[in-house]
Amino acid sequence: MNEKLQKIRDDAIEQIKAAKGMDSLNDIRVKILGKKGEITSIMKGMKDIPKEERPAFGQMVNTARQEIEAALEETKQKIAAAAREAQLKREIIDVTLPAKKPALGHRHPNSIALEEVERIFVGMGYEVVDGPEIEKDYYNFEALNIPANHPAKDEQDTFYITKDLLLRTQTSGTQVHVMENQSLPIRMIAPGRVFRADELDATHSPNFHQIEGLVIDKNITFADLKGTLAEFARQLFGPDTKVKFRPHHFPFTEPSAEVDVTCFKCHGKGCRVCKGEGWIEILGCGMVHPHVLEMSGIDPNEYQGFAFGVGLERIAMLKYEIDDMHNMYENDIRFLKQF
Ligand code: 2NM
Repeated sequence: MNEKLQKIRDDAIEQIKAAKGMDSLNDIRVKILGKKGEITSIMKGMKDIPKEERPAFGQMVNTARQEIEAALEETKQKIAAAAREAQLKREIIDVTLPAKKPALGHRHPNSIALEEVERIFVGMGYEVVDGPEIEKDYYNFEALNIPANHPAKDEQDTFYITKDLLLRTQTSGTQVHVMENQSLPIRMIAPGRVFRADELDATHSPNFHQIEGLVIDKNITFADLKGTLAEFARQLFGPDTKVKFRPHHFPFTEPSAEVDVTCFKCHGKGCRVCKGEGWIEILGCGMVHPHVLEMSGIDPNEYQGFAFGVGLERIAMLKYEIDDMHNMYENDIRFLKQF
């Protein structure tokens, strides 16, 4: 009996040590220590040995069981360690490989052009001011000398929210807020999104961007306006650029003008960009109407001012030779990456 036990133990330990994986190790455990296992059946044979030998025999079986259990545990640890080792080898990372670069977007031509315009005016001492896109009728029209029933109000096919509230058709409302609230003198530009109920075509959009400028101080004349806008045109389109002021009409300025610049592409000869004209219209401007100053609490006998308005898309499309406005709003990365 003693020998049989020893053989069971030795065979078991030998099998355990040879086990290759957790599954086969478990099979061995069941075969030896399980309910129908070899050690269990030896315990069942206890009744066949003399009573006085039973405690010593029980002791031997227990010792053999403990030795087998210890061998099982040891092999289990070895298999687990080997599995961990293999996993680490499989998941090895080569830190010397080049990193994956995240795909970057691209600045919109409007943003590039706006930064350029802002740089020019900030360089001349102007402040950049934001204003609300939802505006009171008073700030969008009334305070700019466009009273109810004024034909200029019909020209701008406005999106109304209520009778007195609308999506701004121009950023001039922002200038009115500054005239009402801030101390003089004023040197500012107001860039921003504006809205008009136009169909989107090659040159129009129901929402586009404007940059309006305003200067108010003592002794401001049309000469200041001309000098400022000529310098702006030279910085934006090149040092040889010439400007031409054509008389025009705006309700909020008197006198008013539209400004053309010599074509930066053909320098006046006539080409595709200037449509053969040699000149390109870029903005509207004028001396702020005395009534506009008065309505915002500024004495026109003491202060004068000039103002101007530029379409941002128009500038960007000219500068980057984009001929269809649809491109400006589709956010196609293949388009955007060209600028
Ligand atoms: C333009 C053309 C001419 C303009 C006028 C004002 C204000 F607030 F001073 F009255 N802001 N902007 C102005 C003048 C805008 O856009 C074509």
